[in-house]
Amino acid sequence: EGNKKESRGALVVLEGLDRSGKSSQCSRLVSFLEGRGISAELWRFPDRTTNVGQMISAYLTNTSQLDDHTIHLLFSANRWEKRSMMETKLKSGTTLIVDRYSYSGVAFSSAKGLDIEWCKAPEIGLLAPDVVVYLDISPEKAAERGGYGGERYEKLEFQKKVADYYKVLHDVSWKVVDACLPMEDVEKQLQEIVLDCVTESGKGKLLSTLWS
Ligand code: FDM
Ligand code: MG
Repeated sequence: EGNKKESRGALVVLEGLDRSGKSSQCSRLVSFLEGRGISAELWRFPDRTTNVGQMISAYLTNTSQLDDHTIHLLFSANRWEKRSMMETKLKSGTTLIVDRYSYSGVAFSSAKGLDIEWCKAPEIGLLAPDVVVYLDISPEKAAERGGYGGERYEKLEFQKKVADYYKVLHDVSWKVVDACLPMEDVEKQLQEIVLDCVTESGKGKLLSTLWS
């Protein structure tokens, strides 16, 4: 690469229960970064646009039935099929704001009763986020926000189990933001966390892989 010294982008993941506000905050973050002249893209998992993603979507909308292990591996495959593009983007200096990632993968499947270590295994070797922001909301409060669609996991009892597994996955790369604060306050906190993260990544911090 000779004297090419362009700094890399940051890999930022937002996690949280359904209705925690992840998707709106992800879009706002991308606009915010772009407004600051920082190259940024919004990504989401599952990415329903691929063939694998369409199988996942059919499962989530109850159009198809799949064994719990099988759907777990499809979610993981959906991240693997995007891994090289993800690395290319990051290395070219683009920051990725990712709506759900491996933590959703493990939390949702473990909540169904699958062994957590088994669930983590297929994620080994995927790119590790520079930061994971967890939008914290109780399952009850999230349910009160309404707007659960008819998708497979959008049920209070199940979301409670998912919340327990998210707690188990919490590590030093996580920042917890109270998702019940006014939207503007959540937005401000996210902007601060992400700007710091973008700065650190730009300083030559190496990309690493899961689980680290
Ligand atoms: N989900 C999402 C999983 O079960 N495993 C995964 O790996 C991922 C990324 O899919 F209920 C679940 C979480 C959610 C559903 O997600 C669809 P969106 O964000 O609502 O599209
Ligand atoms: Mg959803």
